[in-house]
Amino acid sequence: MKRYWQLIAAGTLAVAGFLAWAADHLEAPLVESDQAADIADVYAFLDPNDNSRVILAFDVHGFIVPGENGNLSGFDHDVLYQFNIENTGDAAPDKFIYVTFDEQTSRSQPQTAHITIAEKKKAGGIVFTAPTTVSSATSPTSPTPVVTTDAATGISFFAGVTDDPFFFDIPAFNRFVGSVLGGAPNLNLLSRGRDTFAGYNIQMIALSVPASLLKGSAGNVIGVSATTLRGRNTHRSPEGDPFDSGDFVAIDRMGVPAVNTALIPFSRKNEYNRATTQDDAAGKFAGSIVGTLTALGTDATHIGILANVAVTKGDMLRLDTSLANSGAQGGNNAGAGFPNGRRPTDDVIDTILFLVTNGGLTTGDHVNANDVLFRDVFPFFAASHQPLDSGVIDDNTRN
Ligand SMILES: [Ca+2]
Ligand SMILES: [Ca+2]
Ligand SMILES: [Ca+2]
Ligand SMILES: [Ca+2]
Repeated sequence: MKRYWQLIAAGTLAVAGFLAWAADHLEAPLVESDQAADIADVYAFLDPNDNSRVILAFDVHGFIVPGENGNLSGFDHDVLYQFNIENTGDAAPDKFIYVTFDEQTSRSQPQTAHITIAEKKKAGGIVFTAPTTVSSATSPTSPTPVVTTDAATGISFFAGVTDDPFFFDIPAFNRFVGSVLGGAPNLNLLSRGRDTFAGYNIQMIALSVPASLLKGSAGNVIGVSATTLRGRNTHRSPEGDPFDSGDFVAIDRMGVPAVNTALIPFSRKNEYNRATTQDDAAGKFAGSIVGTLTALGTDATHIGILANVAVTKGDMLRLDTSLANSGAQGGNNAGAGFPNGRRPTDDVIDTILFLVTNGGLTTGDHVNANDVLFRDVFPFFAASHQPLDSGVIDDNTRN
């Protein structure tokens, strides 16, 4: 009974923070109107087939319906898609992987991606190009992923539309919070088990990188986050085409799931996206995060655990590359997943709910896995959902 009341106490206080929970889909006002640059999730895990390689991935532009796989397949040629790699043990990234795309000229032809890996403040670096995987909004079969491997570095690259790998029941949680607000807490409302993201696609960028190219003086542990950037100045050509110029400014950033979504107050969400992991470590948002967690009923011990994951050394996933990852669908062995990096199969929401509620909420949101199986080989993320043939009654959506 005591535990129940502890949980209800946490739930009562959860209202302010959780009403718009997702991983990072649509988390801030400005990215809602800039979907091309709206990061949804970031992943960092060892290839279970070859633990000497790190899979780095992030996705943008959530909630693509299969019938628009073609029209919503283009990666924005004005966006700089950036992986930040930290390898000295502080909050300052030391290495960057930049991905840009040439303009999409046809729905039936790939875009050309340009991939650069560069040390901090050093120009140049390794550059190779690779085609995107062309999406189809007509075929009932998802296209085979086009994977390009750079011979010089061993880096493999994929970009295209995949199933959205995030899984969570947003309405159930909000209904539960509502029941708490109404004075009649009802845990059964969390038992729908309907994955809000099921049946929808997303634009994925994934790389398989030899760990040796990422590691530094911190040894086996690397930090990983993602940033999308645009040129500071937006223009219109004489014909009316938009284009950007000037130095790059951050549009969105993400490391640990749900930090900006759940823990940063609405009034600071845009500011958070533009800030850096060094800002995090310097305490720029610490007061706001602790304030939200305190209001959620999170105790000092669990605030400390969460701060260690997302604040002390910046909002980055931390992956220990010496921890073996094995199993199907990108790996699923115990003890090797989130908050050690993040694998597609990791139920990150349940982990965060457990920590935020001081270990009170152990059953999560009852969405325990993605709606479709992940691949067992790179890029690991599942095939895109496709328009179905007649007679198929389940399109997976669970609204
Ligand atoms: Ca986002
Ligand atoms: Ca560093
Ligand atoms: Ca999915
Ligand atoms: Ca879950």
